[in-house]
Amino acid sequence: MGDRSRFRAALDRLEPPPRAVDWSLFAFVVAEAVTGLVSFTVAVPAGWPLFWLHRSLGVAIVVLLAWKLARVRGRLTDPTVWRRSTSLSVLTLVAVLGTLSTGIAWVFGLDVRVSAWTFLSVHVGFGLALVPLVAAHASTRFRLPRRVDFERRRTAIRYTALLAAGAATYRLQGWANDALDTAGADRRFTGSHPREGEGNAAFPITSWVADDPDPIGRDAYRLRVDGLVAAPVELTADELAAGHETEALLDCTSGWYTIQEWGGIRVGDLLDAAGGTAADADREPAYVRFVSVTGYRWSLPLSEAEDALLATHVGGEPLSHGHGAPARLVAPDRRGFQWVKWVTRVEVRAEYDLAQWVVTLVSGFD
Ligand SMILES: Nc1nc2c(c(=O)[nH]1)N[C@H]1C(S)=C(S)[C@@H](COP(=O)(O)O)O[C@H]1N2
Ligand SMILES: [Mo]
Repeated sequence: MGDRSRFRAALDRLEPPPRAVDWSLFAFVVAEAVTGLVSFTVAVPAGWPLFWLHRSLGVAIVVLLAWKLARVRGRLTDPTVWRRSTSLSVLTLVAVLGTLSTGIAWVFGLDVRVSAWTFLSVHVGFGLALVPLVAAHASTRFRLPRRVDFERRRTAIRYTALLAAGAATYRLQGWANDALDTAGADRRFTGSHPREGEGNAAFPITSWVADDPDPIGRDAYRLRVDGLVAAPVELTADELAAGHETEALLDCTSGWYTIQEWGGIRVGDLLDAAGGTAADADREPAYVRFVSVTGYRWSLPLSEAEDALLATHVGGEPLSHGHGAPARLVAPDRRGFQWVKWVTRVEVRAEYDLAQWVVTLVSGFD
C-alpha cells in the first residue's frame, strides 16, 4: 500500500456510519451555539479552554460536513430526486457555510464590516440561525440513532481523533498567522482585535442593540445611590470625578478590545458616600446593580463591585457622550456588554438579577 492509500484507509476507518455523522453534526452545532454564547461571558484568560473547544468543534464540523456532502451530493445535484424538504436542506447548508466561512475569515484577521457588523457578529448571526435550521432539517429526515452506529470503543476513538485534529488545526493556524504576520496573529484569546491609542477617539462606540439616549446635561445630571445602603444619596457629575484611576481592558463581543486608563470614583467609595451598605430586616446586601438612563443594567457581586470604577474620564479626557458620559461602569474582569454606560442609578440589592439578561437585549426598543 502506498502512503496515500494508507492515509485514505485510515480516514475511511475514522468515518462514522451515515446516521452517526448526521447526529454528530446536530450535536456539534448545538454544542457550538452553547460554547459560543457562554464564551460571551468570559473575559479572563483562565477561560481559554472554552474558546479552544469552540474552535476544535468548528474544525470537526468541517470534517463531518465533508463526509456528509460526499454522501448526499447526488440528492442535491439531481433535480429529479428533489423533495419539498430539499430547499430546507439547502438553506441549512448555506447557514453552515456562512457560519464556517465567517468564523475562519475572522481567525485569519479579515476584519471586514457588513454595514456596521463585524465578521464576528455576522458569524454569530449565522450560527444562531443555524440551530433552528438544523433542528428542522433533522426532523424532516428523522431517524433515531442506533446503538450499532455508536459502538463504544470506535466512537470514543473517532471523536477524540476529531477533536484532536480540530485543536491541531487551530494550533497550525496560529503558526501560519504568525509566519505570515496577518492581522489574525494579533488576536486576544477571546478572538478580539486590538484598538490602539488613548482616549475617546481610540475605540468604537458600541451599543449592544438599540440603546441610543440623548446626551445627558452635566448640570442636571444626578447619580442616585440607593437600595440596601444606610443613607441614600444623589451625587453630581463633579462629585463623581474623584480622581481615582485604573487601567482596564474593555473587550467587546463584536470582536475588538482596548486598554485604557479610566478615571472616576471607586464604587466602594460611592457606597461609603451613601453611609455604606446596610442589611434590612430580612435582606443582606449581596449585589450592586448599575442602571443606565435607558434602563439597560447589570449587577456585580458586592465585593467585585466595590473594586470596580464608575468612570467619568478615559485616557485623561472627560468621557464623551457615546462612551457613556457623565458616568459609565468599568468592570475589569467582565466583557464589554456588562460595562453599563450613562449610569444614573447604583442600587445595592440582596438578589441576583436574572432579568438583566433580557433587558440588555431589548433595552432601547420602544
Ligand atoms: N446603556 C448601555 N450601556 C452599554 C451598552 C449599551 O448598549 N447600552 N453597550 C455595551 C457594550 S456591548 C459594550 S462593548 C460597551 C462599549 O463601550 P463603548 O461604546 O464605550 O466602546 O458598552 C456597554 N454598555
Ligand atoms: Mo459589546
